Amino acid sequence: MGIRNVKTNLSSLTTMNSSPDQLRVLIASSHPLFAQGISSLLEKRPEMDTEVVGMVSTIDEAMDALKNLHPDLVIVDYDDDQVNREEFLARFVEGEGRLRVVLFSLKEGGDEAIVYDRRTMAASQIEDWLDGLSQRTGEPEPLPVEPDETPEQPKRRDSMRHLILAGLLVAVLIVGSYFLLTTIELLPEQASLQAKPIDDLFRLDFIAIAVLFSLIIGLMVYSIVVFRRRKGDETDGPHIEGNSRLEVVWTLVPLLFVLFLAYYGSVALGKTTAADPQPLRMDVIGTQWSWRFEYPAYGIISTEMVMPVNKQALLNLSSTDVIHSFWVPEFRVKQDLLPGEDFERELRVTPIEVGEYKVRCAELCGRNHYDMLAPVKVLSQADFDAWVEAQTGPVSDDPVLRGQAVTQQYGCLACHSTDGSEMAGPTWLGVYGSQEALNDGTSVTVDREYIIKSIREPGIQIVAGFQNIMPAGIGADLTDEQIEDVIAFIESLQ
Ligand code: HEC
Ligand SMILES: [Cu+2]
Repeated sequence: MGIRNVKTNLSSLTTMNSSPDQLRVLIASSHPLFAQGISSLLEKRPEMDTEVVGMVSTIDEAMDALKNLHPDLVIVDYDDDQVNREEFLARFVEGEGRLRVVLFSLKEGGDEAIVYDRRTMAASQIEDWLDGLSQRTGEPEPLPVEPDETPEQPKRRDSMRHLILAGLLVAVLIVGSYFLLTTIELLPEQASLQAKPIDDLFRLDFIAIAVLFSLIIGLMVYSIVVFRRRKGDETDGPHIEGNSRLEVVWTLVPLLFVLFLAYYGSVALGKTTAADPQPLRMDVIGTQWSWRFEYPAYGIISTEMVMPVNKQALLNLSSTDVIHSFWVPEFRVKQDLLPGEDFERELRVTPIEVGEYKVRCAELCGRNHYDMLAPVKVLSQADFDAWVEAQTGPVSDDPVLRGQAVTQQYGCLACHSTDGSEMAGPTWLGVYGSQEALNDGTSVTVDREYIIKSIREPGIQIVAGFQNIMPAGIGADLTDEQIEDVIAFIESLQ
């Protein structure tokens, strides 16, 4: 730990050896190649009056060599695991030897070497250290550190400057991206009481998005640009150790934020599900691919969702077939509709703006999912009362008209056309009394019996050329009288 490197080239060693006497070098390495490399590098510079006096690989050998060979400088092979460099430093630099010891890493092929010190020190301290080292050995000159080769460890002043610049960049990005997020109108009109707490959550979300985006992208772009590798720079990056204070901060801050979100989210959930004592009850039935809205208090079945303004509606949601999802973007709240008796779901909506909206299915539910829309009309209480009255007026005594109403209300027309065009199911135009080919090769006359069977048990006889996709639950709520009306309606389509 704490080993910093100072890159140097051999000319440094020249200046190191400015003593008039010959410099006696002892090499500590178990690899003969290392000694060869050092020797040939030294030979290339005759102005350096050096002599390699020996080679050792253990501290004991080194102690012997110290007595017999009297070296001035010990060059320790940094990359040799067999040489215990800590021991060398301890014994020679700080111990009784008081010799000049250099940790050396030879670079392949080049006139270049890396000199290491094992102690932790800032770049600015290195020169002092080198001074001290030369004083110990009586050498007058320190190992020079060339200016363009100062280690990459940034100075405090530099770090501060980077912090401020990067901080400014991030701040600008936060403001910019938050401004963008809030001005491109991601959120439609707020048309329900429940929309407000949800939008508060969204706003918080936008802030979190802006901060995280800017922090990540800003710091990344800053680093890519400012700390890019310059031409010719072959040095390693600085060795960076952990920073406990930073780690505590980046753990605690998100933790607190997430806890706050959990609290804030549950408060919002409480607000969106708050119950009025006397809500308007509605059953919302999703079916492939239409919506049905039933008002048990008035006996109304409608394909439009009509609601009085400023009155909470309590929706009971269910599906006749697959999973659908009730979503009116202006109301914000959203709820899945699940098939099966035991899976009714509740949703509370209090519309606060008179207007027209659209329910859209928010769960992919098959071929015509995209078209599973229904109008939503929020009316004043007076208009709503008038609508109720119109809907509950005297029932027509024409079975064809009644049958037509049933097929509209129950969404049959999402799959069956009355004009001969082909949809997901066979057209009803001219079908009554005709011969219908079935997919088992037989054929059947379309009569009263067959239609009843087709509605009650649609999976039994499948019309040739069509898939068995007619929802089994779609006719489950139809009374026998309603089916008679449907038959009359189909019969009328000739
Ligand atoms: C999701 C699409 C879909 C819906 C909704 C739907 N059907 Fe069908 N229906 C079909 C398909 C597909 C067939 C043909 C395959 C079959 O026989 O099951 C069919 C067949 C029929 C037939 C037999 C027609 C023929 O030409 O032989 C009748 C009658 C019928 N449906 C009535 C209804 C009624 C009434 C409703 C509304 C309560 C309804 N369907 C809703 C898809 C649908
Ligand atoms: Cu759907």
